[in-house]
Amino acid sequence: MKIAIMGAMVEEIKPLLEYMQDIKSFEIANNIYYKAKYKEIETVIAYSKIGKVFASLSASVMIEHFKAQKLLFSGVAGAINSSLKIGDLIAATKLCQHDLDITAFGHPYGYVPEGKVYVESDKELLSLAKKVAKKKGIELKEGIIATGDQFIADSSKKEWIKKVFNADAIEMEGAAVGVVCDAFDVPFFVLRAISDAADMDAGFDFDKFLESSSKVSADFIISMLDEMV
Ligand code: 3QA
Repeated sequence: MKIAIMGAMVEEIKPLLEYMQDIKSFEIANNIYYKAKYKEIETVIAYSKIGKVFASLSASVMIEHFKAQKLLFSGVAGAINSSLKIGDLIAATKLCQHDLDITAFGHPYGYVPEGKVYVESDKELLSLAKKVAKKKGIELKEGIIATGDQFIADSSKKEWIKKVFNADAIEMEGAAVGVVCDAFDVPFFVLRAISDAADMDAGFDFDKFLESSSKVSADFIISMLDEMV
């Protein structure tokens, strides 16, 4: 079983690599991929760089080149649901692309022909995560994650995304990874720890909490691997 673990920024994967053994790096299509072992589990780890295009490229490489059979995403997100506070964990039940818009043709936001508005996370990985949370006494929220090529730092944009997609959290890669995994029939799981509230303070909060929230997410992913061994 080979498991891909992906982040978007170097800060998001750094705490994961600290748990790994036998790390070997490979360069493909201008990015670095790390093959590594965690206990008996073979992993491939990478940060894609920011946004949907880079995320799709990395997920594809991890599946097609490295033959990953499951993909876990670890990182940070902006909160949309006001019950989510900085450092809280949210696992995506489903994800959508909030910036996809061909509504001029009568289609709903987030939809293109032969696609779907929401891509669903793997049920088994979700229930494994819930089991881990319960066992460790960690609060894990579940909800809808909206993805788009924008850092949201504006309350009115945030409200619009909440209204249109019923989203709980916002980031820039999850749905892209989900679409790729869905197409390749690879089970995937997107975990995010909140770094900001996608409002006017988002830039400041993000810089302040990127490292600590990345670690919260990474540690939970490691606990999931522990449960898989
Ligand atoms: C933001 C990162 C991108 O990979 C998406 C963080 C946290 N808060 C968000 C918000 N809106 C959208 N996404 C997020 N990640 C990249 S911009 C900062 C780059 O710093 C999730 C996320 N409010 C680079 C230093 O110059």
